[in-house]
Amino acid sequence: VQVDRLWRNARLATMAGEGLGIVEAGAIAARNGRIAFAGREAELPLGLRAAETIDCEGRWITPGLIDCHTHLVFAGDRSDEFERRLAGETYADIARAGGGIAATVRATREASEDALVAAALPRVDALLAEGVTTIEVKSGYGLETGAELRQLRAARRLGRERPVSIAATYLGAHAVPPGGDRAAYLRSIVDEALPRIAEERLAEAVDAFHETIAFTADETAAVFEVAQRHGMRVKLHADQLNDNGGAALAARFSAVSADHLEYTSEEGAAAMARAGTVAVILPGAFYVLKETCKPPIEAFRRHGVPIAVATDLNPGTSPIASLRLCGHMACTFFGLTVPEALLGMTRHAARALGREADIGTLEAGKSCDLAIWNVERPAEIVAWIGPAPLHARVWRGETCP
Ligand code: DI6
Ligand code: FE
Repeated sequence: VQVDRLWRNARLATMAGEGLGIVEAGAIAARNGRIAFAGREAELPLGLRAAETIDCEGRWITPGLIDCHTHLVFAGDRSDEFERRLAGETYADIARAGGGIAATVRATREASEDALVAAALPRVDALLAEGVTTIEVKSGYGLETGAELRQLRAARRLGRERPVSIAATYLGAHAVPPGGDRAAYLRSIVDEALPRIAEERLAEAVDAFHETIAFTADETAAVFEVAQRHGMRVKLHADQLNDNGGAALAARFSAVSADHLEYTSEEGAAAMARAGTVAVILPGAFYVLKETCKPPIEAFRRHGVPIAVATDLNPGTSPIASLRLCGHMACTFFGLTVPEALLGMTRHAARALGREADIGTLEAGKSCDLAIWNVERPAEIVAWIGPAPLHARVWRGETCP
């Protein structure tokens, strides 16, 4: 057997099977960007020949990390809102006064595609520096068809500018555009934007912000029905600010994920389990909003709902470009175990994107996306805040500079 590259003398956290799926004295072989072998070095196929062999000197290898929920393509800056909140205003006060999402919408509409890409690249680079190999990116700061498409095109370009996989999600139903007509905007989503996005394959999933301050269940359902007719996956911002049945709504549409979930009920968790919907928890937004109600982690465990962790990287409620920090906070704020946090940034995050056949574990056949770590134990990956103990990042079988 001939392979392109062989990483040997490694310890693997494959994220497959039980727990972290640990393999001591492991090796990984890549051919044409895919994993040809992942397992014990002693069990490498006889006669395997590699064009290049890399001695990992006992380092740990995990699947490349996956940030399955970001809004990282946007223009403008909202650090003034940080100061206003410190002075006592609330997120809702600021939104009512024309700040919040509307402020980012104004700046994003004025930005060219090039400007959006340039603004997003440092955020992407911060994630890559900590071993991320797949990033989900949502639109939702254009709130008119042209500007939404421009955001999605900018997202796609990020994957050409850097060695990383981008999963683009259309979040036209993020807010009613400032000064816009609600019904007319919803019509433009289903009649104009969705058909074009499907046709041009600009997004693989459709998301909506189902909240009392955003879209109702009926409005969300109308968007999802059209999205599914176009063969797109759906996911939902659910139960972030109160329990309005978001988890059950996501489950009704067999959403790949429901995200936030601070106020989700036991019944909501049970419905997600039956539908196979992943719970994506976003401790960055919980922290920034000084939320006190926590997602029902114990109910997710009891019902067997897979839990993923993501950054929610956005300029308002989660200005955080570190997935590891969010994994850390998922443990300290929500009580995840370290293995749960690590599975949440790999295997379960892949499933939250509907990409579990392609990424998220170290298994033959999957994309050879790896993070190679300078750590004694995998727990170090999330225990530390600050520079990532990353030795190397491998994307589609190639070591990245
Ligand atoms: N959930 C959030 O927390 C935000 N969007 C969303 O869907 C906030 C986005 C922003 O403030 O810019
Ligand atoms: Fe979000």
